[in-house]
Amino acid sequence: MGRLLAVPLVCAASCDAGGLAVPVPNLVVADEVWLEAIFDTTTYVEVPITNTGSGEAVVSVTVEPPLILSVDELTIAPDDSSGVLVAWHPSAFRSISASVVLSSGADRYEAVVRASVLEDVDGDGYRDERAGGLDCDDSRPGVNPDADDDCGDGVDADCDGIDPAC
Ligand SMILES: [Ca+2]
Ligand SMILES: [Ca+2]
Ligand SMILES: [Ca+2]
Repeated sequence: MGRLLAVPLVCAASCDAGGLAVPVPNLVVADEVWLEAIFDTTTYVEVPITNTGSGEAVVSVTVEPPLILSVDELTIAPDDSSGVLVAWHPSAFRSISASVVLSSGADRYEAVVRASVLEDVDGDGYRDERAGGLDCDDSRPGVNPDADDDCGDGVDADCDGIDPAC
């Protein structure tokens, strides 16, 4: 699925007028990449690309919104690997899938980025309240409905809405 057009293998397309082989790039691109993003934070994932051909590949890149690109063109030497960084800045708890399209000469390749937002970033077992969970501060594992709330420290550690007076 990642490869939309085949590289011609016939000599007519890969040999010069004298019949000598012309270096031809050949890209292998990941079909699918998963991105787990943090809410309201720019999170990156790399789409790996390998050039298995004999020639240098100049690759142009476009992405569907809401993904953001780090570069829109890169060059990959023969027998070398590189990657395109794509970023997402989620402002809501939702999942998306969006395409990254790479072009090299007449060839087109497509990778699908499937992205979701982490709902328990601090790993304390409680989902962020903005995702419908009970964790009032999903950046601090010591703050959740099961935590002990010390009095007077200015932190509502058990998420009941109050920091008790001592
Ligand atoms: Ca949590
Ligand atoms: Ca407290
Ligand atoms: Ca409290």
